[in-house]
Amino acid sequence: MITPTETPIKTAELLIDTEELKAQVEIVVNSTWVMDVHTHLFPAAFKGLCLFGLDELLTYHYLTAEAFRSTKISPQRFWPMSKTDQADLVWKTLFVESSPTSEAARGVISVLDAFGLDTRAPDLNEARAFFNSRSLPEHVDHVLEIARVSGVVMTNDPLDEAERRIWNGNISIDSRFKSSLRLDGLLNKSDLQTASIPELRGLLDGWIKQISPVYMAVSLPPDFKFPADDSRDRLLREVVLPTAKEHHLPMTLMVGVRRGVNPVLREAGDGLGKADVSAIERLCAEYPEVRFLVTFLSRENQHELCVAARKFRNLMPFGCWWFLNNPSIVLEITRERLELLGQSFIPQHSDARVLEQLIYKWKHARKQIADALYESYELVLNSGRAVAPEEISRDVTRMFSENFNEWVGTSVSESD
Ligand code: HDL
Ligand code: ZN
Repeated sequence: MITPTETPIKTAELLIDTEELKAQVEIVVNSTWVMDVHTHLFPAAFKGLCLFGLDELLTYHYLTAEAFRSTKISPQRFWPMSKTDQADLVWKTLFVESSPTSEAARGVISVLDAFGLDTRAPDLNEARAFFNSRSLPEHVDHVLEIARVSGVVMTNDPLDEAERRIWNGNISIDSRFKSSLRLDGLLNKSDLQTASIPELRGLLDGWIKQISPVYMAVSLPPDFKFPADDSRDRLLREVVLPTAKEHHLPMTLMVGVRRGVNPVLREAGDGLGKADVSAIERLCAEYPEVRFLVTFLSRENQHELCVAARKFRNLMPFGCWWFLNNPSIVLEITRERLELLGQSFIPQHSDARVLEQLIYKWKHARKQIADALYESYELVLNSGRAVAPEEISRDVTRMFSENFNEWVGTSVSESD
């Protein structure tokens, strides 16, 4: 996948003035196009699965969870309300009766601001009319342009009835939307675990043929162990990892989610837990020819993940996932990754579910990534070496797209 790099590069003089260095880092980080390696977005061709517009933005599960803490309306009364009424309640609760200081609420402000809409509106009439007036194909182009996102990886669940019907309808997909094969249904639920190993291998081969994923992915609970005496271990060893090897597909592992901590909150009901990084180390050690993209949900696992990545060249840390996607934590994680891994990591993914979230998730992330990267270059300068503008572009392009493109382009082999 080629990522357009329209980064304005200054002449090749070295940046020895810290103000100039900071300004150049901000220009490069804000203008370099990024490959968004994990989202829940779908192109317009996926019809109802392609979520966009104001009501979807305001009923994002991050915001409903926050609204339930401040409204008198119970979840039981909220869920039967129309999406429009839900959105109006969230707006009133989090944006009119409170200040939108949470990351998810501030994100809506950033999106409204990007389109020149009133961020202090008492109601959603103007904003709703604006989004309803947009033509979706042009809106997709416009949002990707504002966010400087060259492409996104979808989360494709072959066991999802609605999604499978769309794939079976021979749709033509916007090439900026890459597919991935999400295997939570296979590895975390008992749905398919009665099928034979050959049948499951055949199923995966068929799904890979149909959707051409850039990687296979699974989310894993905090108590994930490897090796383990359970069906997930057997399916990993006998079905998924052999398939990854045969098809040269990376494995994306998202570790530390506790599903359904409070089911009444529905999609907002999941929590997190500190996980065992050594399980991932043993996976990387036992399968050196498989490339692993790995993210953990617990802040407490981040430093261990960096150290594990120093031990295994087939381990690529990525993103500040979900509850970690907050400025204070994104800055902390990016700093320690730069200190321990140089530029050999993928700083962020958006996890966007609603199209316009790309605008805020990337605007907010770029700010923290630029701050962390500037601090790193300033330390190098203080140690006696200045950086050149084209080196900043090289480093950012590597982290924003080349690390991923290389990871999904080929699989690492022993001889590498
Ligand atoms: O499992 C996942 O891919 C998570 O990202 C969940 O979808 C979660 O609900 C989410 O959207 N996090 O941002
Ligand atoms: Zn996700």
